[in-house]
Amino acid sequence: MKLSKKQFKQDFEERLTSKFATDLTKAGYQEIYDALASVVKHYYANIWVADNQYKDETGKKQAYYFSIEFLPGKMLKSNLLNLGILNTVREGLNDFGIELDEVAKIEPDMAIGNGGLGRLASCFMDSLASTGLPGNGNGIRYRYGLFKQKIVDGYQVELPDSWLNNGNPWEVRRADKAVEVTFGGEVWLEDDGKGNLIPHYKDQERVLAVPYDTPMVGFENTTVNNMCLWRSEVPEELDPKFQNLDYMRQTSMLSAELYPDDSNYDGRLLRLKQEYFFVSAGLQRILHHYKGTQKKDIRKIGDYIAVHINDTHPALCVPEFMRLLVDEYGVGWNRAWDTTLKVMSYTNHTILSEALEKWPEEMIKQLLPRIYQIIVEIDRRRTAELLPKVGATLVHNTRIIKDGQIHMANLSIIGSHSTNGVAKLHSDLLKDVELHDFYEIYPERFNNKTNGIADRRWIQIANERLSGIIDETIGKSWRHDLDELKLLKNFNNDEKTLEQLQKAKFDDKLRLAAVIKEQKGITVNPDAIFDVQVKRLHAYKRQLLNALHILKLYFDLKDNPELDRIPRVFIFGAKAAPSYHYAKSIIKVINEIANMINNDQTIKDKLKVVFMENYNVSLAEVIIPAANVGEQISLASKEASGTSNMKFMLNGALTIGTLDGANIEIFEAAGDGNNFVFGLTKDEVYEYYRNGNYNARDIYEQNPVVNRILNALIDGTVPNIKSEGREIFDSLTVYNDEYFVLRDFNDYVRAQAELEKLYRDQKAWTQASLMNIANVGRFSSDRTVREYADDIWYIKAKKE
Ligand code: Z16
Repeated sequence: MKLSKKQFKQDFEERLTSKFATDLTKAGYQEIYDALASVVKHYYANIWVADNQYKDETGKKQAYYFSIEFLPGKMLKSNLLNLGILNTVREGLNDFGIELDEVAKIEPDMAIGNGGLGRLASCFMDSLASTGLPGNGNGIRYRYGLFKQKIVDGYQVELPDSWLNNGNPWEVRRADKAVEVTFGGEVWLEDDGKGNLIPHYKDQERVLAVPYDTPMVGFENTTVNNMCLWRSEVPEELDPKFQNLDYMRQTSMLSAELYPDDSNYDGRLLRLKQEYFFVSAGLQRILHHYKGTQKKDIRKIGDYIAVHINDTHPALCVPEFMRLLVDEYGVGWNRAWDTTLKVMSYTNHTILSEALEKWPEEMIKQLLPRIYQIIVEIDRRRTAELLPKVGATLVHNTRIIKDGQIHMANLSIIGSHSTNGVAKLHSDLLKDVELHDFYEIYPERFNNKTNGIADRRWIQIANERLSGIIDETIGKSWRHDLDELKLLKNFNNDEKTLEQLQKAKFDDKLRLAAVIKEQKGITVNPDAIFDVQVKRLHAYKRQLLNALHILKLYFDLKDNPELDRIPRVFIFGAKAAPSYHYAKSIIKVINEIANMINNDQTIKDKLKVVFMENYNVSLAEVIIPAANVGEQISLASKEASGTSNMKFMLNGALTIGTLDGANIEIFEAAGDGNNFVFGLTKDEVYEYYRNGNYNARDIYEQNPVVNRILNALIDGTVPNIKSEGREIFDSLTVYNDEYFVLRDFNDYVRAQAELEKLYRDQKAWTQASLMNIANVGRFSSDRTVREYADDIWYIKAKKE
C-alpha cells in the first residue's frame, strides 16, 4: 500500500489520543503498541474487505488448512513488511523518538503450537497469502499457549503462557458466526417414511463455538486470507439438565490449553474433544458460508472447497463432513462419500509410533455417538467393497477399526484423495515401509511435498543486515522470488561480497551475544564458532550426541590446555514436553555440563555452553541469523523433514547433519563440500533393525573416549547431577541406545573436526556459506504451497 510518513504520523498520533486519551509525552510502550497495531489494522481492513468480496463474487475454490496448532510468533513487523510500510513506519516513529523494535518487543508471541508442525502451518499461512492463493487456516484459540520455560537449578520449570492478558489487537471476534458443537448423549435412527434414516438425539452436551478471525496479509499484494480460531463457550439457553457448574467448567476448558506434546500421542478425552470441536465448528462454518452467502449447490461443494487434514489431529473431518452432508444437508451416502474424498487431503508428519493416534472405540462411541456410527459404516462399506479386490490381509491391515481402536491415520488416508509426506525420504518411507499396505491399494494417493519456510519472516524480518547486503549485491528481486538468490553465485569470488557477508554474520553474533548476556549472564566471544541446536527436546533428535561431543572437546582441552582450537560457543534451545522425563533429564545434564565448563577458569573462552531459556519463534529470529553452524543430527529416518535446517541455510549457517529428512535435499541443493554430513544412513539403520545386532555396550567398553565421557555422567565429574546422569548412562549402555548415539559418535567427531578445519579458512567458509544462501530457493514455503495448490487442492492464485 502507499503511505507517506506524514500520513502515518498523523494517523498514529490521532489513534493514540483517541484510544488512550494520552499523548506522545505520556504514553507507555503498551499504549504505543496498541495504537500502532490499531493503525495497521485500519490499513489492511479495506484490503481484507475487498478480497473477501472478490472471493465471494468470483466463487473461486478455496482451501482450508485444519490444524490443531499454529505458531505465528509476533505479528506486528510481519504485517508491516507485508503491507510494504515497514520502513515508513520505522522512520515515522523515529521522528517521535520511538524505536520500532522496542515497541515490537511488547507483543507476546502467539504460541498456540508446539514446534515444527505448528510453525509449518504458520509459514503456509504467510505463503498462501503472499502467493495470492485463497487458503485459510482453521484451529483453536487456546487461552493458554505453549508453556513458558524457565531453567531453575538446571531443571526445566513450566509456567503458563497467558498471552491474551493485554488483549489481541489482530483478532476479530465474530459472535454472529458462532455455531454449536455437540457431544455425548444418545442417538438413534428413525425411518422418515420415505426410506431415509434420520438421526434423533437425546441428552447431548452442547458447546458454543465462537470464531475469532485473524487476517493473513499477503506480501505486497491484495490478498488477505483468514485464520479462523475457535473459542468454546457456554450456550446462552441451556437445558436445565446441564445448568451446573461442572458442565460450565468443562465447556470453557475445551479451548483453555494447548497440549504441550510434540510428536507424541497423549490419549486424553479432553484432547479428543478439542479435535472434534474445531473440526465440527470449522466445517459447519464453511458449509454455512457456501450454502448461505454463496448459494452453491451443496452436491457440487467439492468444486469450491478443499479441506486439509494437518497430521491426524483433524482426522474427524472425514466422518464429520459425511455427517453434515448426509444428516444436515440430505445428500445421499455415495454422493457424500465421493465429495468427501474429493474435498479431503492429508499430510503425515512422522513415522514415530508413539505419535500415532489411536482412540479407543468405546471412547469415540461415548463421546461422539453419531460419528461412531458413521465411522463403522465407512469401515463396513469399504471392507465389503475391497475384500474381493485386494484380499483379506491387505484389508485387515488397513482397517479403520482394529483391536478395539480407531486408527486416525487409516481414517485420514481412506477418507481423502491425497496423502503426502514432508520430505522426499519421509514420503518414500511412507510408501515403502510405514504405509506400504495402503500404497498397494491406493498408489495414486501418495505424493511428496517437501516442507518450506516463510522466507519473509526468516530473513527479511529476522536478518535485516543480511537482507540489505543481498540487496546491494544482486538487487531486490529475491524478496519476491527466493530462487533469485542464485544470482549470488556470481559473487562467490568477490572479496567485497564475502567480506560483507562476514561482517553481517559478525553483527548478528554481537546481537545474540547481548541477548545471551542479558538472559544468562554469560559473556561469549563473538569470534568463536557459534554452533546452534534449537528444536524440541526429543531422544531421536539427539541433543545428547551434541552434549557428549562437547564433553569430548572439554576433556581434550583439560588434557592439553595449549591445544590449538578455534573457540566455540554451543547454543541450545529446547522445550521438553512436561511429561517427558528422559528429555527433562537431558536438559538438566546439558545445563550442568554448561556450568562445569563455563566456570572452569582453565578453559577461558575456548569453550562455552549456553542453554537459552524459553526457545520460541521470537528467540529463533535472533539465534538463527547468528549461527555459523546448525546442528541437524537426528537418527536417519526419524526426522520427517525438519524446518529449522532451512532457516539456518537461509541465514548462511553451514549444517552439520545426518542424511535424514530434508537435510538430504539441503545437502544436494547446496552442493558438495558446503555442509558436513555424517552418520548412519536410513538403510543402515533399517539393516540394524532387521538383524538386531547393534550392541552399544561394546562401544562403551571398547572406545576409550566414549568410556571416559559416559563415566563422567555417573562418577561425579559433571557436578550436581545424580539420577539424571545414571538414567542417561543406562539408556545407552543397558537399554542399548535406541537412537544409535554411540554408533554415530565417532563419525560425528570426524565431521566436527572437518568443520573446525574449514572455519580456519575464513574465505572458504564464507564461500560455502554463500553457496548455502544462493541455493536455498526451493526451501521457500511459497514453492511448497504452490505444489499443494497445483497437485492436491486445485486452487488458483489471484492475478494482481
Ligand atoms: C510435529 O511438530 C512434527 C510431527 C508430528 O507428527 C507432530 C508434531 Cl507436533 C514435526 C516433525 O517432527 C518435523 O520433522 C517436521 O519438519 C514438522 O513436523 C513439519 O512437517
